[in-house]
Amino acid sequence: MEGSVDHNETLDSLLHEERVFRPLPQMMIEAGVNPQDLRAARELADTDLSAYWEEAAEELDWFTKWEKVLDDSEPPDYRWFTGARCNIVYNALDRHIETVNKNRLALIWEGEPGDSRQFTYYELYRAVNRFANGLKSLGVSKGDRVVLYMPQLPETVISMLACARIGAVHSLVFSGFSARLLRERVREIHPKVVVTVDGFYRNGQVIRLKEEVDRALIDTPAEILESVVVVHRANVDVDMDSARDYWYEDLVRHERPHAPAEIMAADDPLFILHTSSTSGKSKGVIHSHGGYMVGVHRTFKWVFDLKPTDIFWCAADPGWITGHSYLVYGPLLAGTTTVMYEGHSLYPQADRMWNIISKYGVTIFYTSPTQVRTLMRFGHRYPEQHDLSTLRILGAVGEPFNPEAWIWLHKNIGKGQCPVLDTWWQTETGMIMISPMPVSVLKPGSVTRPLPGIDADIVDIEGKSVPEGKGGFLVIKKPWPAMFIGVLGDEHVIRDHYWGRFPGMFYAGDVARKDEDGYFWIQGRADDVLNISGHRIGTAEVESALTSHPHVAEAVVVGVADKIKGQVAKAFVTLNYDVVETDDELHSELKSHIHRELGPIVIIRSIEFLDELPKTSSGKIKRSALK
Ligand code: 6R9
Repeated sequence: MEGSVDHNETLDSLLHEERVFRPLPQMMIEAGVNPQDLRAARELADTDLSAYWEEAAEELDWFTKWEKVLDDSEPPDYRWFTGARCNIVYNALDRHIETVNKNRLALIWEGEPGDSRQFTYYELYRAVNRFANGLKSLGVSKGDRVVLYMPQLPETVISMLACARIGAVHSLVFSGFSARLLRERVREIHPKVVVTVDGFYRNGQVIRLKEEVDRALIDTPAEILESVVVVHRANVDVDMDSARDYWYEDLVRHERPHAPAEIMAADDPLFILHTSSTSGKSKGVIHSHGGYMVGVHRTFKWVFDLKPTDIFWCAADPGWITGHSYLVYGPLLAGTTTVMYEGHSLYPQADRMWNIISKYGVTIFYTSPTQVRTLMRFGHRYPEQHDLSTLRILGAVGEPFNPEAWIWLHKNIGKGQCPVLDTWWQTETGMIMISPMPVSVLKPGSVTRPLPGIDADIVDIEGKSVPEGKGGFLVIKKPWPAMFIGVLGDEHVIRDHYWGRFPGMFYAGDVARKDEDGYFWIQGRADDVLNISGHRIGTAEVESALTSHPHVAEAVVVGVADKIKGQVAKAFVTLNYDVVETDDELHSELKSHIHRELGPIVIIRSIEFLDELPKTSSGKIKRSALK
């Protein structure tokens, strides 16, 4: 009805990015999935969702096939591949060693001091089997839980796969967390074993992780935890409790390099992983062997247009879902070579990432906007010193990708030749959901369109689709195979929080808008929306506008109460290293820049210049800390 528009129902959009990047002709010729294939896949998925995912599942090996692809008789308890039997590790290792992949590199690892280790598929298979037998000798069996408090090491991958191979459920706890958090997790998860390291290298320091474990486990009874396995990495002195602690090397030394892969139901749990929440309590999300495997395998191969010659580097930590799905499981399922780096991206100087790309001939580099903005602050001098010509595809995930950082990556790292894929997904979704493919037309700052089989939409507060150009809540309207199968503890969370807010739809907790081409633009977390004079505006737009100023490296805005306008914005920014202007000059310059970019609605009350922004351990900006 005219005049009855309630601004609280949708979001306004002020920022308009007009730049468009078309795929190069060569990409159109070489891509495994071309635009016609993509159209056909979308059509199939739209008319028969099960048929689409069944075809994806047929690319993998199963001990027993499914009775039903999708049982949706009791939503939101969707069950994928009911009756099927499989093991994700059988697909990540065993099936490759029957082929020429046997001698292919599965894992290239580089330590922060510059040491390197490499494993062929056969070597990784043997190492995983040995540790699987080692875990069994400690009494670990199907259904038991194992906490991995591990940094970026080959043994982290080996431990994940060894657990999954014998049907144990792994739960990574990020190595940057302290004893207190580990203690919390151990008490929540009740693992039979904790696997850790003596120490590891980070930014030129040795982090003594075993000491944290000892602190975390003080007074922990054997009913909760029986054993601790310690990998040698930094060769620092550690206290070993003879009744509880084992050296990894001692445990595997005499074990046979063969262990059968446990036969798992498709919806048996594979791992528990806590969300990296930017506000509120983190949830322990549970993923399965079967559905997760199908979703991750399909999206990995399609989104990154995988070729047999690729060297894939996902720069995320295995402690987060990106590391699980696209550093470990996706690449190994697909039989490609995955690269892992132990240390800090600026150590010993700001060209470490570019050095690794050139040294190993990385072809696909999957990173995060935060990492790009951090490296961008140092300008184009560092990337210019390295041969980045092997790169063919760039990708990012984790936060809204501000157009300036997107353009910088495209130009300075991709040399204008590599598509930049901004992929939207979550711990809960397990796999990439909304993302371009290498043949897509790209718009910097947009995650483009949902992948085939993903029914994403943007709705208002009543759950109705919003018109083009308007912002609202991002929802998923149909189930997908890699969807989480549960949450630790309170099962009501699933019904109430995720599926209860808009009945029949998965609520992602993000706000977004769709443009005239059906392209999605993520505007930030729903909890962070600004409300200025009745206009609801996503934080990402204001932040993107700020970072479009050539001096600004990173920006975060939060709403602060204002008597007249309801809220005004307060900004925190970090600057590029070559900026010479004073804070006062910049203050007024940035305010007028925002006025030019977004118009008169967004009033920036104040701007604070910081050396660094507060981030979660997975690198996301911690808005709650700044509020
Ligand atoms: C994979 C991962 C999920 C949240 C998600 C959203 C943000 C992820 C994004 C993005 C804008 C993207 N997010 N990808 N925002 N553009 N391409 O990061 O999982 O740690 O669970 O975080 O991250 O807010 O809801 P997780």
